[in-house]
Amino acid sequence: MAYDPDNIFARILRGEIPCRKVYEDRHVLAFHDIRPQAPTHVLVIPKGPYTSFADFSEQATPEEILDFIRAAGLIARQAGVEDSGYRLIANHGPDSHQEVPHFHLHILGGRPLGPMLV
Ligand code: DGP
Repeated sequence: MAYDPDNIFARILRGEIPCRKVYEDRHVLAFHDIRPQAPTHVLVIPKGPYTSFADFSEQATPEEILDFIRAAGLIARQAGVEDSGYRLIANHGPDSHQEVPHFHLHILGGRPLGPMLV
């Protein structure tokens, strides 16, 4: 799917919409979800224009992918959920209810999350 440069996360990256930033490096931005579903609910996004996980995995450079994965682990640890546990989720497409068409990871934790929902 073609990347929509006016999606909400693209606008956050351009500074047009504010966010509660928790982490930033040359390839990655992370911020609190506006509708948190757990005490810790952080969104981790690559700065590049990738709609889906497949686009990201195919089109991003090895450095972008490495920075993204390392950032997600670091952010979870810094959020204090490393010991209690957390869940990583990436939605893609209508069946997953993906709302924002810019690839992102949800980091969810800070309470017992129950069994994985489908
Ligand atoms: P998904 O369904 O996987 O595409 O999740 C998108 C998430 O993005 C959803 O949990 C709500 C969050 N969200 C939507 N708009 C905004 C926004 O303007 N700011 C922030 N911080 N989060 C947003």
